[in-house]
Amino acid sequence: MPNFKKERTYVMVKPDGVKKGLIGEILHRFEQRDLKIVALEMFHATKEQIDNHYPKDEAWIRRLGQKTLGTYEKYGLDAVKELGTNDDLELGKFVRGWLVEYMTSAPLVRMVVEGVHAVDMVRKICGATLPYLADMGTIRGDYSNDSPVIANMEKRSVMNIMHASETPVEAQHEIEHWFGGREEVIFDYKRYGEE
Ligand code: IDP
Ligand code: MG
Repeated sequence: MPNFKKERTYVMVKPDGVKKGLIGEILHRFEQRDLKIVALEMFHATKEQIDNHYPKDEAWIRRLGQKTLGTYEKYGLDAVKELGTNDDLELGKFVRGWLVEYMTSAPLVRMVVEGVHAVDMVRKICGATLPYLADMGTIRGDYSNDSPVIANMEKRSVMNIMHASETPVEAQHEIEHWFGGREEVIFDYKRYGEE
């Protein structure tokens, strides 16, 4: 049976989070909610690393494209006029490409966060994908007002301060991708009060 007290998730502070000076704030919010930082590192990602971080399967890329199309429809914008296509796969590929540019534009901070329901808890602290819709009190809701309408118009990724795995399976893949073969930089220790 998995050890539910030690669920792990993967987090990255994205370029805008680093540049806004939010590394400490993000760590603080995890720590105050009893989550444990078990690995922590600043680095500059390569395009290849980011390309391999985001899923490559067609379904994921289409989902990204559909979200983008949804935004265009909601605000009465014409995807064909703006981006030359309304095909969800093509749009998903555009957004994926913008993500690679964005994530390699400045240093990132990568970490592994551990604790009870770490995956869901960290997503909750992080907030919804689109900052203008993210709840107040979440990182994305408190520190960004970016919108996909603006991002798509400017042909760039939505800047939403941090990445966090969405499911335990995604977390496992991402920890393997970013820390695989370097298990010595993931630490096991007890916080005060922990049995
Ligand atoms: P998540 O980061 O909340 O898990 P995903 O759907 O996995 O969100 O999307 C990955 C990243 O793609 C988002 O964090 C955001 O930076 C970017 N993104 C998502 N939708 C759009 C969009 O419509 N336009 C531009 N970038 C987007
Ligand atoms: Mg995601």
